[in-house]
Amino acid sequence: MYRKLLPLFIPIFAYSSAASAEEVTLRAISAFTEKTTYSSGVERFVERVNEAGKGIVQINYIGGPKAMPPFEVGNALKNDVVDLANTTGAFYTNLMPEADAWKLTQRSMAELRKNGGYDYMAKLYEQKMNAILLARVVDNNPFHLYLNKRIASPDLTGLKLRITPVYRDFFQALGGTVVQTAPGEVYTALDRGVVDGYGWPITGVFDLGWNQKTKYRVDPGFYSAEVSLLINKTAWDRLNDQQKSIIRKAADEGEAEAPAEFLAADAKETERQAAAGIDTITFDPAVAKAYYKKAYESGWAGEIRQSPESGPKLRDFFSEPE
Ligand code: 173
Repeated sequence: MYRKLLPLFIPIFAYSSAASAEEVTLRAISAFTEKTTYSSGVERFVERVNEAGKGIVQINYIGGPKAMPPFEVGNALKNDVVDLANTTGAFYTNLMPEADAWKLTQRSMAELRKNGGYDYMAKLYEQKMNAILLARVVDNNPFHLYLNKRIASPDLTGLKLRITPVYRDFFQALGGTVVQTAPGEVYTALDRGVVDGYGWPITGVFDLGWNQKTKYRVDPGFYSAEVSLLINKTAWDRLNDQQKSIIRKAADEGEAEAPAEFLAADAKETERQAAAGIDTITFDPAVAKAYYKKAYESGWAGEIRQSPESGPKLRDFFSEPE
């Protein structure tokens, strides 16, 4: 009799053990200060997952640079120290130089997920980072050059500028001297006069008080700032379908919201900067056009120099048609 029943029991047991799988908690870190512009995407994502994932999947949000230096976040994700990371390609070029090319996208993520650009990057994320890019939560958000000395033309000779890999090729092409720092060191560098200016997107200048130390913003902006949610692939593969779908849904919502959200924030922050006395430096239309063009030419030249094989392919996927 037992022999007859046994085959019946096996599938029932297997099913019930999967259904009552324990709640999984993932550890998440941000390369940007908690509760500031560039952590808002991950913080909303964590809220959504923790709400929808009660008893199923939860995220323990460790926070920002107080817990870990921003340029270490990529290593921590790759080496299983954290499961989820909110960061930008420029912060982990040591592992994956190609990630910095997100800044050069002139197509939406929706388009890149269709034209093969996302899939091409996904393979690199898997190979070089053991990671999956779940969602780009910052888009439509140009970078600018901010200065404390007036310039009459886009010639940065004699100026010392705070950078990350985002701005290196462009600012050097304009003759500037560059010094790389994490965002957390920008205020002190400005305060002590160690730098004459810095690269940063249009939003977030007020987050760490830099408005008090910034006289000018150079227009036009260039590139498109990228901040994304990454998950360690080993941690992802351990999740069941229900856990994965809760995470996917929260990530997809964040990526879908980002373009309109940042377009609105860009306009608001442009006004806020003017109201705070940050003057705009502009150039004649032809000079402005050349400045903008140089940003992309020097940016792509840098990507291709560092990644001779992937660089030209990414340029095809990411650039807008001429
Ligand atoms: O300037 C920076 O620190 C930087 O590279 C960056 C990238 C994306 C969003 C904000 C800042």
